[in-house]
Amino acid sequence: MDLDAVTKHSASHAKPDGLILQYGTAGFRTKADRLDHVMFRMGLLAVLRSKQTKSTIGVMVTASHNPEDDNGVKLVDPLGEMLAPSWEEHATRLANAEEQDLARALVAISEEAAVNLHQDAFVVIARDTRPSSEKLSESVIDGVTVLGGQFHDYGLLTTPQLHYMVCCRNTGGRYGEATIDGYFHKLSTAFAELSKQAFCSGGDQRTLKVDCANGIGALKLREMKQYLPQGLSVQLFNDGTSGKLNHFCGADFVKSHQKPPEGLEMKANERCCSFDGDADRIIYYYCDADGHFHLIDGDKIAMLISSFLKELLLEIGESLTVGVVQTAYANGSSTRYLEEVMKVPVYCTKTGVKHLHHKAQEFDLGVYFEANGHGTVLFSKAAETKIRQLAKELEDKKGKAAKMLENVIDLFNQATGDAISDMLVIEAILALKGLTIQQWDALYTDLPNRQLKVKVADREVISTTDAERQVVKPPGLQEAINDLVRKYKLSRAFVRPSGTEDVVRVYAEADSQENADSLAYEVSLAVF
Ligand code: 16G
Ligand code: ZN
Repeated sequence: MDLDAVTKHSASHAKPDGLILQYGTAGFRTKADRLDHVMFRMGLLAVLRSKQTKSTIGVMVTASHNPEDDNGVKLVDPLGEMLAPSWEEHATRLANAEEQDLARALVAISEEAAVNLHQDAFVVIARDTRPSSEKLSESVIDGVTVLGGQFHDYGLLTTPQLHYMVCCRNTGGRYGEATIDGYFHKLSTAFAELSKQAFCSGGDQRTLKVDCANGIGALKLREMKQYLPQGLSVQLFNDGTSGKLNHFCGADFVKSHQKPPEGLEMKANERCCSFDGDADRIIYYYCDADGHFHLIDGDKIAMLISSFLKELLLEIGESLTVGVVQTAYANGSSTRYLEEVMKVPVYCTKTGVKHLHHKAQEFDLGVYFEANGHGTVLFSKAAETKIRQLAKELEDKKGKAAKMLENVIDLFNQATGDAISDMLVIEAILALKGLTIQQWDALYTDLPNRQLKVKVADREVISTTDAERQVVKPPGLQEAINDLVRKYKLSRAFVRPSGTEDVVRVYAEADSQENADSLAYEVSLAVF
């Protein structure tokens, strides 16, 4: 390592004195003008991680659903998954080292992680459409090259597309071709095959309105449209040509405000969906004839997908295990429906994709979705091999079901949740089953719920256990919450420190909106 060169280059990416940032659930995220040094240093760290894993590592410059003048960065590990927790600590340490300590921190990390410095390094980089992203990704490249790493800059990609590229590159092309054309080709072929019965009979064109949050999703969905079969017409709104990124639009806005985005005109019963700013989240919604807004979130998406998968498995007669992974934010009705009606085992993990992803790897078919619309389905190696073999061997109805499952494997982005891929899976299922969005929505009714955030001096005074459903610290708070919950019917509430903002989040559900609101309010008072 040429530490003198590192120190010299670092001077042009100087760290603001005293600025402390943490690699949280979604990497580093803050105002874009405070991130230049972090980008340079994540370029350095990606080289070390690449040398240590002898694999290509990804660096994504994005702040997802945050406002346009924020930015952020996260590293992507060899199989397209989130950075390993021990390296999150290295990332935090490197980002926070004062200028004069940077070289020392770099050496310490290489030693602790037993990095072979003679190993080659390769890093792939991509960015979202924020005005600050291009310059910040150049700082990442500066960090990569100063340590002698090779790189490929993909330019503009959605976050899940970069995860896909990393996975392709480290699996010798078995997962797909590591190009944007390879991505579109893989998904569109699987989609066309999966849905051909629904779309080939010259039936009506199905229309879907997509709110692209004025982000990267618009660019990539527009490119994808040319690959899609005739039967599905995708109409883009908030496509970045006029509005501001995530401003009154996008999946996060729609989910948290429980209302339609601006810039998308909805007629009664039209099927609509929203992506977030880097297109790794999706939620669906519609307005009924009385003008009432209906949100179909990650829980209902998980339910639709798992019931489709279970039907196909039943058809081919294979006893592969299916598990659904949720977080504490999953609506109580969804958990009940999955367990009691669909008879699938449901597991709860901490918030954050990496936790759900990890748990989902324990099953042959692991379905995971956060209520906010981030999720996908993972197939174990053994299940994938079995399904592909059955698709070749079986005939008639069983053979057809096995081939459909094989296409489902190819259509899901198994590296991470992906709005484009999830959208195509959902569209295929709805078309094949002839389900309207109202019928999908009506499968169960969400319990009324409310989320609040409480500003506190130090959110770390609260710590939780049992997948964030129980408070362990400060003493007495859980008992206070239990007492409040007991006052209401069908009620549940929890509090947790946010991983992305300096607040404590409160969630409550109950038998009526009024009760959910007052329970949330009372719990938030108990937090003070
Ligand atoms: C991050 C997570 C998201 C989670 C959210 C919770 C990833 C890629 N993203 O955006 O999954 O729902 O944080 O935020 O893991 P909070 O901790 O502020 O509630
Ligand atoms: Zn996102």
